[in-house]
Formats: sequence, C-alpha cells, structure tokens
Amino acid sequence: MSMNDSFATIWETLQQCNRVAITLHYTPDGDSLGACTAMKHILEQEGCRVTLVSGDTLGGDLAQLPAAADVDFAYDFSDLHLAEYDAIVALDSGNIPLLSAKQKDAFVLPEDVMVVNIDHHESNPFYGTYNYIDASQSSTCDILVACFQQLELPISHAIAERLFLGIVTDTGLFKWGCDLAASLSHAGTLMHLYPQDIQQHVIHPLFLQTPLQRKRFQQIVLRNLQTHEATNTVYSVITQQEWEACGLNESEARGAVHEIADIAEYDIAFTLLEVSDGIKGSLRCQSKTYDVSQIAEQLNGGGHVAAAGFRLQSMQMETAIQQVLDAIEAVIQH
Ligand SMILES: [Mn+2]
Repeated sequence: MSMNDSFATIWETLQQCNRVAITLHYTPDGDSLGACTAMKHILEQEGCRVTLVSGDTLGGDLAQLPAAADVDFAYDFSDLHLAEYDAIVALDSGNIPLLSAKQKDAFVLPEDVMVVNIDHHESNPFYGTYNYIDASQSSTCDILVACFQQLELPISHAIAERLFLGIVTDTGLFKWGCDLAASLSHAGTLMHLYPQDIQQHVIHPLFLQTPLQRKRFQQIVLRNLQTHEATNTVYSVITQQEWEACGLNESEARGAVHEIADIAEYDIAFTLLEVSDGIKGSLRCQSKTYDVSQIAEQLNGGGHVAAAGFRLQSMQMETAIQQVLDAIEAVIQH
C-alpha cells in the first residue's frame, strides 16, 4: 500500500529547490490551472524560480482569468530539459501521460529528477518521489489549502484567487464533490481573506457571464441528444466540425457533458466528442447510483464515482457508442 508523505516533508524538500518545473495537465481544467499557478506563486514567495508551461490551450472562460497569464503556453512539458530542474511538481495529474499534451502515452519522466506528486484522483499510482494523494478531497486546490494552512504559509490575494478557482470549478460551484464540507470551509477561508478579488476575478467571469458561442454549442449538444432506455442512459455525440464551428477548443467542448448530466429521468450521461486523434468520452452519474469510473476503466479511462473520462481510437462513431453502452451494461448489471 502506497503511503503519503507529510506536507512538512514535501515542503522542506521544495524549499531546497532553486528551479522547479510545473505543467498544466493535458486538457487543463480550472483545478489544474488553479493548483499549478497557486504552487508557482507560493514557491516564488520562497525565492524559487518556477517554469510553468502548458502544451495545451485553456478553454475561453479560463483563458481570460488573471491566472492564465502565469502560464507559458509556448512549451509542452516534453520540450523542457527536465533533468536540469531540481524538482518537478505534478498537480491534479492522475497519471504521467497527462503531463505532456504533445507526447501523451509516449511521455516518460527523467529518472534523475525529483518528482512531487499532489493529486486527488483515486487512480493516481503514486508516481512521484514524494506523493500526497487524497481522493477524499473534491479538488487538488482543496489539498493545497489544507497544506498551506498547516504550514502557515502566507496566502496572497493572487494565491487565494487561484486556489478558489480550483475548488469552485471542480465542485461546479459547490454542487458536487467528495467532501463539500471541506471545500466550503476552504473556500470560506479564502473568501474571508479577499472577498472582492475572488468575486471580481473568479466568480463573476466564470459564473455570471456566458459567451454567445457557448450558448450555440449548448444548443447543438441538446439537439444531438439520444436516450438508451435499457441502461437508463442519455448521451450526445458531437463532431469536430460541430464544436469547431462554435469557435471552441477541445477543453471547452469537453464541458458538453454538463449540459446533459442533470436530466432527471436518466442515471447515466455521456458525451462522445470527435477530436483530432480519436474520440474523447465523458461520463457522469450525478446520483452516484453507479460508479462511472468502473465504466471508464473498461474503456481504458478512469476518474471518480460521479465523473469519469476515457479516450477511444479513431473508429466509426456507431461502434464507439456501442462500446460505451456495452461497458455501461456490464457495470450496471453487477
Ligand atoms: Mn481536479
């Protein structure tokens, strides 16, 4: 059984580093952006030089946030000479391929560099030299709040905004999450410190404004809706042409599943998104009647009870739909 290192051990180690490399994970979300940029700021407060890159672009809603300006999008993690760094900090990245948008499964970490792995994904195989994996937390930013609080590190407004971003996006504005009480408590602590900054730089742009192109995309997702009564499943398939025509990138289009996950009459929802190198699937079971991570695992993916994802090779869409329905059937009949 793999064991977590203590926050104190991890922090002592990081404090001795002069140069640290961090990357957003492939198809970055708000928790990835929030955790990586908060870690960058906290390390910089210690005088550490941090290189934070992303080989993948952010969705438009995240790209407009101040935190996005902390990231160098010109480099993929695999472009960096990682052996030259004192440490790599992997955040919100359940496996190593997620660290390189360019190389994905072909990406390997250099053997001689220290890796700090902090994450909340159950499936994380403790690939770091130092690890802190807590699947009971709703977001990686929840773990970082607990860590920074325990170590009594100074939380600037920039750090508070970034941590709040990860918590609020991974919980869907406190609608879901493994430990909502902890998330609300962490968010409350941050909000108490900098209410104006968080309201203005996170909540307003993310939750009180929707670009027209997003509304157009929602229209397509609902228009393409299908139901499968035998598995109590609702799904929508979106072609690359359809999501690109809305001016969205892959990360943004991935949010499609949120548009159908709340349909009351169905337990399970999934979307299949045609992407350049295959098909990206997202699964939801908001009632938690079934564990969708088990369904995703059958399709070589992974995730949480209520939310999971997978990636299929290029194939006929009808074949892909049947594979997913078969996987759902296999799990719900257990
Ligand atoms: Mn996360």
